[in-house]
Amino acid sequence: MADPTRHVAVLAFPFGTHAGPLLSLVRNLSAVAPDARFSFLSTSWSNQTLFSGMKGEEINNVRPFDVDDGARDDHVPSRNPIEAVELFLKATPRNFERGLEEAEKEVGLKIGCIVSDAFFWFAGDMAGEKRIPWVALWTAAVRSLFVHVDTDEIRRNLEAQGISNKGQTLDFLPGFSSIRSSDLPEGIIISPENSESPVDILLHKMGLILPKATAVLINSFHQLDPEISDHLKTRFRNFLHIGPLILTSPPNPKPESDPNNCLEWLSGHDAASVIYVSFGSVVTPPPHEVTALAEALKESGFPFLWSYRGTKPEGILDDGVSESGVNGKLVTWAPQVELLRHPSVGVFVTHCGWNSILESVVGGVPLICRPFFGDQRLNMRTVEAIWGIGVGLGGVMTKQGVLGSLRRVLVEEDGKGMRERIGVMKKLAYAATGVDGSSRKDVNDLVEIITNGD
Ligand code: U2F
Repeated sequence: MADPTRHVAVLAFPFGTHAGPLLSLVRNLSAVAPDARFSFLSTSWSNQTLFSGMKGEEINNVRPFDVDDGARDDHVPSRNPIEAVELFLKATPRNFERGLEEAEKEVGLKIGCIVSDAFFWFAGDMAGEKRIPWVALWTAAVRSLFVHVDTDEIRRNLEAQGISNKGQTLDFLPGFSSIRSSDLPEGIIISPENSESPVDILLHKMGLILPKATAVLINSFHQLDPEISDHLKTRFRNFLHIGPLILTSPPNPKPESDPNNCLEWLSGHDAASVIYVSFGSVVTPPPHEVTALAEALKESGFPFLWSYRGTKPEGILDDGVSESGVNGKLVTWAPQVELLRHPSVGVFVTHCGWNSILESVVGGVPLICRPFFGDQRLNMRTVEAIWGIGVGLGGVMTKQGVLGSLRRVLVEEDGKGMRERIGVMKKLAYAATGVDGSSRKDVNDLVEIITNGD
């Protein structure tokens, strides 16, 4: 390999589905900019997971560097996933500064550009000191980015109106008249009983500092929520829609893509008949909701495929394959992207993580939403009230609630409309990422920034 002419440092947030999309983007960039060298900085656990399925030749100009995760060697992890995030945040930015020094030494070339998860507002300071471009990737939707950028404005308006009414709509923000204050991520509205957590403080700071970035990237396409995208374009120096990354970048290779034979199982079913269930990489619903969902799935009579985390849902399918009168499959991992593109899948029961929503759009599959934290309530509201491509279950899954929603989506006229609307969005996603599509153009602009500066 020839000596690199440009050294790009990539700073990953190693929790949830953040680092995976960032690495997909980097693999895409590394293919079109073979003279650049990419140093991918994440924790050892995250790097092991991400790079394990890749062959040497595929990662020639992308190299992982491990940074401190903030946990002491004798640390016993608790069951609360936020603990690991807070320990990691305490170790920033020092762990990344050390990582950058190590990468410069190893590669033998000064870093010429920093690409980071948007969470890391401090990457702006690092790039500023080095007088190099800072490019930040927001891994969720335009609406959640918007509310973090406009947090102070939202707080001012809600305080002026009295924030006691949680159902209050956010009419004062462009394109938000169907969104309620109760749909906002936790840390936006603060009160004496609800003070800012370390993650809330990080997001607030991020919103204030992102306008200084050379470019802000989003894993979305412009036509999906154009009013909000246009508004954000006025806030940032460059606002580039480079997604859906599952269409613009090659997927990260996995050691074994379908160990549970989900795709083969799906192929035996009628078109749009199967319920797919997954709550992403962080959330495990409380036991009583798991039971309610399990009962509803069994009673619905529809086939279902459930990718579950943690303890296996009890009393649903004892052997995980089938039970008399029930046609279902329980797995600990499914190839979700391919599965949502399979014609047999008719509905996706989801926690509304952004990657899951985008993957459903690309597959043209309507959603049933049970959000838990962060951006997920806002995503649910967007799905339900703005796009009309799914149904919200509100704050809790009950057997009757799930059964009613399944009927709406899979049987009733309402569901047909949802399917048609998400079908239109699917076409727009493919157009945006095809030759001359808007996301392709934005990826080209990004390559220009990364290889030549702004
Ligand atoms: C955090 O989201 P999560 O990681 O919990 O959820 P998603 O954004 O929906 O991503 C889940 C990914 O895991 C994949 C699936 C998605 O790409 O295809 N997956 C799979 O391949 N097989 C399985 O059996 C199960 C899942 C956060 F919690 C959210 O609020 C944010 O919106 C999100 C993005 O910032 O990160």
